[in-house]
Amino acid sequence: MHSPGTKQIVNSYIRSTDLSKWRLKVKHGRQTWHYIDDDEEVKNWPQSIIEKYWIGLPLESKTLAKPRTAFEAAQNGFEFYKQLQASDGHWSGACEGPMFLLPGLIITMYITHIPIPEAWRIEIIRYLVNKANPVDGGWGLHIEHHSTVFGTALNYVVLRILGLDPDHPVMIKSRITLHKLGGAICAPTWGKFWLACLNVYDWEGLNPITPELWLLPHFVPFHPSRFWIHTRAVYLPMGYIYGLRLTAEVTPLIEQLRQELYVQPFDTINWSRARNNIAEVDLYTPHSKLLKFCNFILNIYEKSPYFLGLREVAIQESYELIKYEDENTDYIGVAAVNKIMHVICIYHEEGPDSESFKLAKERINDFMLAPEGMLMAGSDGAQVWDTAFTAIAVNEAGLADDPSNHQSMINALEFLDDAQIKKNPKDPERCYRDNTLGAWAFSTRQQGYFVTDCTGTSLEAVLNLQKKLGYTPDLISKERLCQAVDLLLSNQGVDGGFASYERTRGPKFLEWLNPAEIFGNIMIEYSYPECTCSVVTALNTFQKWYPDYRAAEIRQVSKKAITYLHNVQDENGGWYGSWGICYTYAAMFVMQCLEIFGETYENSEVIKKGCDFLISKQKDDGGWGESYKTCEAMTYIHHENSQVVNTAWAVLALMAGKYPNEEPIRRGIQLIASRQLPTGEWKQEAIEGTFNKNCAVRYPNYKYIFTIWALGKYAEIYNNPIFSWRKERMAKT
Ligand code: LAN
Repeated sequence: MHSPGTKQIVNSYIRSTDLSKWRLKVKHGRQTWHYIDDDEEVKNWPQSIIEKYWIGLPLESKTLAKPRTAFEAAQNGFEFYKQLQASDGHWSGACEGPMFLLPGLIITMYITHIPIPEAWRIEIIRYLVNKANPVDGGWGLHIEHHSTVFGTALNYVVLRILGLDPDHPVMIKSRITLHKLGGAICAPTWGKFWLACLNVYDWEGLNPITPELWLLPHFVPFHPSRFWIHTRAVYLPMGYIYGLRLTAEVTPLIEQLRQELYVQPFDTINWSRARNNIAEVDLYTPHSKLLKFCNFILNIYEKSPYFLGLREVAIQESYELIKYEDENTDYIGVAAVNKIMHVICIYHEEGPDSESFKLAKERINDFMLAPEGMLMAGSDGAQVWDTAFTAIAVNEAGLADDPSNHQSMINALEFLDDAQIKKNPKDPERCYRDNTLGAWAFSTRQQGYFVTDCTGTSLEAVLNLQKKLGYTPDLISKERLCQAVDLLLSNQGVDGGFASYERTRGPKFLEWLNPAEIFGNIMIEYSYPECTCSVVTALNTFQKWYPDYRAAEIRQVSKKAITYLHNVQDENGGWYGSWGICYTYAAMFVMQCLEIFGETYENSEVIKKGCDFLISKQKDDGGWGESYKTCEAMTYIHHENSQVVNTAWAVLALMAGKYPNEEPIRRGIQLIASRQLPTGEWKQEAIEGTFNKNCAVRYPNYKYIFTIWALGKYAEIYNNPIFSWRKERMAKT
């Protein structure tokens, strides 16, 4: 994203730690980065290739023989990627890119007096300076986004807390942008919230986040337990903090920030007028009339919330639920935002010396990553997801039988065995959780949340590993596989699809109450084609090996799911993907899933339309490239360049759909192969993932998983022809 000129200037202001001193500790999927300052220890604990790779240090990887075929390219790809498998069997990788997570963390550390390690301080500064928009110096909602008030105001605050001077050129540049956009006064609600916690914004300037909602009877359609899991998890501690108007003690830095963040003197701001003042550049979901009306009523209530005596009860109830979440997730939390807010709540309720505070503090490390400087990830990793997909890809690419890959696959199976969740949450009904026995989470067993497609994909991976390969032990018993199947079967939505974590609990109109202007479709669960396909594929693979277990139900669930998949195809033939970018992502899932039921280009109008849609998006160079803007716009928007990940998805979709013409597929494969480096690796390209319609997130392992899979699959289907450019070159010599 940077032009070389800008980078040079910016880099001259920042420094980095001694990168050779970073180490990654791994245990049961947990990954934490440590800066080792002791020379003796540094010597005794040599830096591994995994550490060097993620930090961006040069590797001594060997140059591999130039691949002549797709299969050889897949082999080379895995030869490289295999080196990134951690000692406990998982593939370490980040899930990073959102730019609103570090601010919550650093503000929280500041107000709860958690010391910021010097190595973090230096590396966070480096990360933020590197990620600033090279033109205007601001930050957006994610690393590739245009500058917004949310991103710019909050990351400005982070850099100030970390010690950059207001006269520092980086700060001057970003402050000018912030002021041009209107200043922090027009931050979206989540921004106003964090600024109010820091006491550089007034709680009066926020629309109510009334914790009493938790006291409503459960049948009320807008009881928070009906919200989507992440929304509910965030609004719980938010309500606690807002309800008590917790805020930092004023320090000289806070006084200065009050002057720097606004275009008018702090004391003259009319806070109640600021509540609905949201910058145009930040706005994705404007407030609805219904939300405005609710805010009006709640604002009256918030004038004297202690009057009816409900506030104390609501705070107590909120804190009990916070405790449940912490205990059930081993203080990790469902994701980064609620995790960090809990630290403030615990600090206030139990104090800095309490055991809970120590445990919550320790778990912050699970979210901190060291690539390109230090950042905070959206979750405590993507361990299960990446490992399960890698196992499937290696199998499908025909690489799992190669004896040199046996140990890697056994290790992957051992990790998936360890990572399966072996219990239900404590008092699930009390804390509005579903059962989790037999599930897989996205990251680790300790995080403990059932995700439909993480469970589906892991089940599929385990079946591939245990059943298809002759050399792997049967680590996961039939009983445990059946537990996963039971969970999946009980999670189908009324429309036949599968949602992300739970069945939809609330009515659609709740979306009108979405108070987070920066996101769309966050209030309730929805069915997603990707999740649906992952589940249905796994259930049918399971049935092949265990034909006697709940067979009729699996058939029935599949049938309903197929109807759902047919129904949600767009007019133009595409499927909208909500977790990867975007139409190419969903197409791969749907076509691979419908392939199981014999639907192909020849016999299915749905597949034909799907393939034709993809073909119409192929670029001149043979690749596909989808911009993250596709997700917000909900219509296919080309990235200016082809991307290996989009290309792999598209090619896998076309092959699953049995597209009759090999040529476009071959051209896609050649694009993937042409981007491969002599070491077998692929470089990071544009951001691959998305969530909540408007935010994007990186899945750095996708550039290995899906490329290897596509290359191997192509080799299998088309008899592994010699690459034409090699043929030409060979003919010449
Ligand atoms: C993820 C990452 C994985 C993703 C898939 C498994 C790919 C998807 O199919 C289901 C949903 C899930 C698990 C998912 C949900 C939302 C997450 C956890 C994330 C996109 C990673 C980060 C994001 C989380 C909500 C970020 C924190 C921000 C908030 C707005 C709370």
